[in-house]
Amino acid sequence: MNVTIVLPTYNEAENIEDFLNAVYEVINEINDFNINTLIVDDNSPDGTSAIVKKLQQSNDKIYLLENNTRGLGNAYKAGFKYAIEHLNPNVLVEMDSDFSHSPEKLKELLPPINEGYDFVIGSRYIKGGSIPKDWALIRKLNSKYGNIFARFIAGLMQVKDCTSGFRAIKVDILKKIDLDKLDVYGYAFQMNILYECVNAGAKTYEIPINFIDRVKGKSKLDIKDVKEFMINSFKLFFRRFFKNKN
Ligand SMILES: Nc1nc2c(ncn2[C@@H]2O[C@H](COP(=O)(O)OP(=O)(O)OP(=O)(O)O)[C@@H](O)[C@H]2O)c(=O)[nH]1
Ligand SMILES: [Mg+2]
Repeated sequence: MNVTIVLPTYNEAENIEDFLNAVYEVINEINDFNINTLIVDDNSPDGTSAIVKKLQQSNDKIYLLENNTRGLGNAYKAGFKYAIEHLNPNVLVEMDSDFSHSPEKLKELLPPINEGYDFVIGSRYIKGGSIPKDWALIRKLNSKYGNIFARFIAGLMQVKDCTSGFRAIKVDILKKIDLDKLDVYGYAFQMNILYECVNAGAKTYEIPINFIDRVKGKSKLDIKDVKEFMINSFKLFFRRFFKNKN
């Protein structure tokens, strides 16, 4: 099976080289899947894409999409479309490029796909998973209860971590949904694509992950994202409500 790991980057110059090296160390140990990587960079002012171009010279399985929008959701939409059009993947992986998701875990994320699952999630909220212990209480509550809120509102109670950004998704399922219809800019994308895939019949599976705080670079999550996430959860609620009525 062909796998493309889609890696959005915005100002990850301090991480991207070490991160890709770590990813390729793991990829070289995985035999059941034929894996490449697609970096989706939004013209990062810190020169992330120049580093990727340098790495491409010694690795022909690193692809780069220089994108002109902003927002995690827009980056994934552009990256998924590009990968499906040009790279012939059977599976797309979502992953952060700042070491928050351990590359080692790719070894656990992919096998359920071979067992018939369509949407495998690296989950912080099942047994064995975790968020950083030193997160401030407000951030812990926000993540944990934001997730429970979103699960309830969107009717996704069977999935314990709806907002995780570490996932493997079968392209057959993605082809059943219209990516352009996901009118989300930022992190809310994670909820919407899960919602759409489950409604398209995706079989989900969760593996535990320990989310690690980034050591280098800055977080891009901002208040605009939080607002979009809340509004979006209600949009999904109403969409579900009216769907059930019809
Ligand atoms: N292309 C692109 N990538 C982005 C954008 N915003 C965030 N990213 C990338 O998406 C991944 C996750 O973003 P982070 O800022 O680390 O968000 P987070 O992991 O929720 O926050 P931290 O825990 O503080 O790291 C990283 O690889 C970012 O570089 C964006 O607007 N465009
Ligand atoms: Mg991060």
